[in-house]
Amino acid sequence: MKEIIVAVAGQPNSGKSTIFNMLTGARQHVANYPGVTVEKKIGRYSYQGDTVTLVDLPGTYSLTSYSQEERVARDFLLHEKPAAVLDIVDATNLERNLYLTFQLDEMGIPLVVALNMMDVAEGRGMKIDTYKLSELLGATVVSTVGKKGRGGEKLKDAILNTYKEDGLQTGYGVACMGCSACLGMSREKGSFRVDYGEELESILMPLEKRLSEDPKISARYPARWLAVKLMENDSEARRLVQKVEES
Ligand SMILES: Nc1nc2c(ncn2[C@@H]2O[C@H](COP(=O)(O)OP(=O)(O)OP(=O)(O)O)[C@@H](O)[C@H]2O)c(=O)[nH]1
Ligand SMILES: [Mg+2]
Repeated sequence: MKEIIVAVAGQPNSGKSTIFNMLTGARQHVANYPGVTVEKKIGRYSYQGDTVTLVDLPGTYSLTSYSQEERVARDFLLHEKPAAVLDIVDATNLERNLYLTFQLDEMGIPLVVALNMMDVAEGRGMKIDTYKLSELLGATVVSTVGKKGRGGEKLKDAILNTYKEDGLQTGYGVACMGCSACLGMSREKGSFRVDYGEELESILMPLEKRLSEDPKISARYPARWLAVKLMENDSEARRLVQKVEES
């Protein structure tokens, strides 16, 4: 029997704790992330012969390194390399929530999206094309109502399939949902990409290529993600590259 580590991410108040509890029941304990006072909740469930360990990441709006919570979440994803990430998205606030989803996707970790608060979204007359969203993200999207315990089995199924098959690895063409959060997204086989536009891509693409050609860096970090972070002048990303170069 294998143990599969799955990180649970999501923006604050998206229903992370509710979904975490729905999946793990009472089988959970709380510790701290090493060296910081940020709480680390760990829970387990068994599904079809596998034991899945869920690790609750701090709720963050993004994955920069400006706050301790963001750094903790990011470090866990980069260094612990979980088998998959379960991203809890508030369906009533899709545009804001997808900002984090894009960043998780860019890190190249197999992703499952729980489209939570669907009862509220439906109550407001919102209709979400989950198939299209799934295609665009290259991730399985499951509608959930955490508060009523709806969608748990489907989520467990999606998590199982995602870590086994590494998500929906078929190629999709360029598409845009028409929201201001995306300039147009394209999906290549096995990798989600936000197209940042000609001006940025003319710098981003050669940088990504250089990083991916460095065996030490590419073995440790997703080149596209690192290139984006270096362009943002993210001090932590710069430090990661320096550390690898010195090793
Ligand atoms: N209507 C509705 N409420 C929900 C749903 N899921 C969670 N909630 C409620 O939303 C509120 C926030 O849920 P939490 O699970 O605490 O959210 P969280 O992401 O853990 O929040 P923080 O840890 O504070 O960032 C709670 O009052 C939940 O009962 C849902 O699907 N529908
Ligand atoms: Mg919580």
